[in-house]
Amino acid sequence: MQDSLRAVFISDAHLGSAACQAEHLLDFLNKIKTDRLYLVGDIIDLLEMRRKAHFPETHRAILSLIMRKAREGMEVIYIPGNHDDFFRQMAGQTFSGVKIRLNSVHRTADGRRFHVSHGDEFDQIVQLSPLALLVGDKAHGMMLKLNSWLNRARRLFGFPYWSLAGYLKTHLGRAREFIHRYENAALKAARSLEVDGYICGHIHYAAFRRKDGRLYCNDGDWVEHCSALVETHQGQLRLLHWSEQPRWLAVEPDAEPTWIDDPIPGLFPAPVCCAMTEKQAPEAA
Ligand SMILES: [Mn+2]
Repeated sequence: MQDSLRAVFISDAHLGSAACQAEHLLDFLNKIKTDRLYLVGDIIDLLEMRRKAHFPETHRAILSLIMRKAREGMEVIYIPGNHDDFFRQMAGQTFSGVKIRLNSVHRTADGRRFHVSHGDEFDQIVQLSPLALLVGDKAHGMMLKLNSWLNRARRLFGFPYWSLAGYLKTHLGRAREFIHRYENAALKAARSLEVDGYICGHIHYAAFRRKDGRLYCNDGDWVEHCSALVETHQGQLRLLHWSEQPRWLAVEPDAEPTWIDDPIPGLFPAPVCCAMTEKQAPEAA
């Protein structure tokens, strides 16, 4: 019987900025049941808020929902990122049930250890970022605006959410190359930390990659792709997309794909649960 999750990892919600897909995130957090919630950085975009404060009711509702669930017993770990690094000075403290940590080690049900951090620490290693084209600069801001505009139009005509950013990232060679280098940096860090894998966010690109027995997991974001990394009670990691049509994006590579016929009851209506191999996953990510 599997009607809840063991852990959920989300990052890059960028609450406080107009780009945040807050309705989808609020819906997701309302519907899922999980023992543990990791907020893996850039949840609140303090950088953007300094420029232009935008904090509508849905954004407030997300924060109060998380705090309410924390009070009700869900373990919440807030790991700040580069857009909310102000909170890094509060690492070690707990606010109404929300633990603030610089990073964390997550142990899965089957005993594997994953280092969890936002992932901006790899910026220096990866450097010369072709993703600067897409993340964190003016072009990226423009693309997000275009993305929101496009999706408002799509909703008006009854089409589901579609990520322009996701499309561009998989179709631009330089962006792919950057992502590959970023993944390598995280996998290398996992090796030197002697853990089974690395869980991060930051580059707004949900993906799994296994290399030399270690697993890279990126939980994606809630400004472009509306994705989360989840762990089932059996200890299997999966990526999901959540909007009008929730669906599984990928299951960790090398895992037995028994989940195809095993949608989580109540979480997904059965028909939307679709199989996707690691190779196909980036299109949706
Ligand atoms: Mn970031």
